[in-house]
Amino acid sequence: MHRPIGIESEKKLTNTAIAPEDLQKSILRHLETSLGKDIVNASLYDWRMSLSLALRDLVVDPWFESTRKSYEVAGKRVYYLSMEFLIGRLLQDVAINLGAESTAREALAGFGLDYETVVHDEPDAALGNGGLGRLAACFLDSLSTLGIPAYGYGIRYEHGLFEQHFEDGRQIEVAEGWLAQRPAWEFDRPEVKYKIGFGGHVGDKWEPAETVIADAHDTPVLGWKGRWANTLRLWSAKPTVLFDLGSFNRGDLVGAVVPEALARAISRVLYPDDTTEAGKELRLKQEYFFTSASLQDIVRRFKSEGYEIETLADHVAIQLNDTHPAIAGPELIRLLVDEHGVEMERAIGLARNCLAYTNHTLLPEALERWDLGLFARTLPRHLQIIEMIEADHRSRTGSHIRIIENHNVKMGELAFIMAHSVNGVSALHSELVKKTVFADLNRDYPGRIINQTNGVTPRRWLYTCNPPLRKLINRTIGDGWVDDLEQLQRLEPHVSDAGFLEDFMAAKQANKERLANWLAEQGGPSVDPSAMFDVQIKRIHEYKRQLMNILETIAHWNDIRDNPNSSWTPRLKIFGGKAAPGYVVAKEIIHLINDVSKVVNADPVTSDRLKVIYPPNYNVSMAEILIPAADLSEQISTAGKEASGTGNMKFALNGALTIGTLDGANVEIRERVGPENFFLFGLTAEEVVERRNVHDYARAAIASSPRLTRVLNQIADGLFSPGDPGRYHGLVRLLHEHDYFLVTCDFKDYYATQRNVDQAFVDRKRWSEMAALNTARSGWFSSDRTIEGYAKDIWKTSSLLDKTGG
Ligand code: NBG
Repeated sequence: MHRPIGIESEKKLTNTAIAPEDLQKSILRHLETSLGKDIVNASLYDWRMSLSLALRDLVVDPWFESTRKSYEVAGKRVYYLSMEFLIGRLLQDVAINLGAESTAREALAGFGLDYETVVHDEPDAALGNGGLGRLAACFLDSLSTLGIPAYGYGIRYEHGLFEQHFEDGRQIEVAEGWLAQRPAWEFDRPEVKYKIGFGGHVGDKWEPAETVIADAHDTPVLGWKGRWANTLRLWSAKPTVLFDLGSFNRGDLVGAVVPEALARAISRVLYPDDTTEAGKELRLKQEYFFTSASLQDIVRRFKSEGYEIETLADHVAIQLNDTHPAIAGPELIRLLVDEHGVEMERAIGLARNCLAYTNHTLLPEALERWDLGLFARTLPRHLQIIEMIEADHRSRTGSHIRIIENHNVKMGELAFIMAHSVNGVSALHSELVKKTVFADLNRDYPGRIINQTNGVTPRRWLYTCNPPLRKLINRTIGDGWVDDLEQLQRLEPHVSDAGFLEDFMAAKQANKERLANWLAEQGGPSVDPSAMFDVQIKRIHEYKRQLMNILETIAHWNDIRDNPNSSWTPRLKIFGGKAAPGYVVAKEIIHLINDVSKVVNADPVTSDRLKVIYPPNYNVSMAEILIPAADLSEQISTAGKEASGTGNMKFALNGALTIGTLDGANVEIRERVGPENFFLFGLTAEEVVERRNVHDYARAAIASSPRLTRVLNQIADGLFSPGDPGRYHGLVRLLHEHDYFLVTCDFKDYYATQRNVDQAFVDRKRWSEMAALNTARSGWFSSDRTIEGYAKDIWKTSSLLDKTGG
């Protein structure tokens, strides 16, 4: 039954294939002429840049070809506006999409260089915080793979997400500097610039008090097999006057650089919050800056093709990734009315036909609101337009919902009213969007809210990050799955084949060993690669409940110490993730995990059966090492709080089993992989709401669990912070008095389910079947499927690829 079919041959993949000798020549040429280095003193950076530039040369043809085709067809383009693109590294991505990875490996070997070392030299482009930004990056990949003409638009932050260090277990943030080295993939577009105004007065027309320039930088985004390439266009802010010579001549050197510093501040740094908005003036300026530049660019392109303004929505589909670009509604109306003479009511309709909005969270603190005074000072013309949008909305629907209320401008309401389509990101989340945050607007505009469940790109999240499993799958069913992930179903018949399962587990084992080696290289403790690798990686947030995970870890440690001679399933608990710098409780949770890790890892009684590790500075590249090595995926958020999750999909795809609540896309993952292959626990979203109405629910839950009581007492007594016994009093008190995320209520069930996981893991045959079925049944979670959904239901656009040839 286990019959290898397909082979791993990259050369046939693409017509951009290049021979190793030719690639070598090109690398050498770039080394000399682009880097200005002689081969005898070339550094790792020089080699990496030369390889990147040599590969980039090969991207240009498909990129031009795609652009040409988009103009010829004269159809619709998709514009994905996002404050965040969490891209990670690109070198291997490009090599793989070109079908040139083995060629690159060979070419470098010819110079005595190791391909992996060169690939790992590239800094992560971390222009995002978490799921929302990574989703945008997966969407770019899928748009190109599917051959849908599209642009991603965002900000070229000088400093992406901060670097996380631990000092005595505490998170320390250090500015990140990916642009300290020349970004290999970018093309500067000094001729593409737009003026962006702020403040000032509105008389006959808006006279901004301050103006900055938005400068374009383009990165080609190549799809699978190099068949199509779209563009990611990122804006950086420049002053209109580079240097104030007048001040300088008067001897005021500092004053002379002020205009530049002020303008540059706009694209200087990514706000490091994922779900809580800062409400700061600079953030509002960032949002308007990139949205305005993008819309001016879109309208310019549209006009350059000679269309009538009335046909805008036939050529332009704009997707707003969360409310961050919600100013797009008023800005597009402003451009139409003030610059192209369209009448106001007509402009509102035209803009709405172009715009769609994706909601990514129900957390009330994340729904952006701007203080009316600040808004009026910064964007006076837009405030007028918003008043007109609100009046138009109220007169058409008779609705009582306002955009401007209690001295606030509410961006969720603005985005909703100005969009022809609003979507949530998982089935459960979209239903909750209808019932909670936008219940009234859902009644005003029935049918406007739809669902598009998130997905992940199989190129990065299986093909690239998991070579052992990729090879096994290719041997078993061929490589058609890479851009048609549902083909993984064809693995299912092989799950009854002992040989296949052995190979499947051997692939997992190889990934676990790779991780163990990587940890050792980072100076971490030595770990047993046969232990269960139990992984929770994501932003640190109370609703994601890393706290519940570490409490359960302590309870389990107590069990082993109480009965050291029983047989315990060895486990390695792995945590990864950053906390927003101002999020005090999240930072305490990080500190606690690190403190627990210190005590537990040093315990000679338990250390062969339980270890806790927390490698600092979790990012996309670290995820690519951790996910393929995981046996167990922790998706344990309070039900109703995680909009979708995408990490959950990556783990299942790579053959990890999930322990999880009925939250976000977990619900759909469980349905697809089968309830018998998923460890479910916890309150449902409805039960969560009910439980909050029970008086003193947390104290009751703690009292009913001697295990939890013991753990909380140990923490409060300073067992894990001997030099500072009071360190976690606040955290423990929080759980007793205001356990909003119901850690205490779900603890018991979580603990019991973890013991089921322990038992299941030792039945190797059964576990391997469950793991393989997770991979075989996760094909639906491809971002290609998600993008096809957006294209069909929202954008009304389609692929320009020739389906027969490719
Ligand atoms: C996040 C949600 C995740 C979801 C991603 C992508 C924000 C504001 N939201 O559950 O928390 O998977 O968006 O949709 O980052």
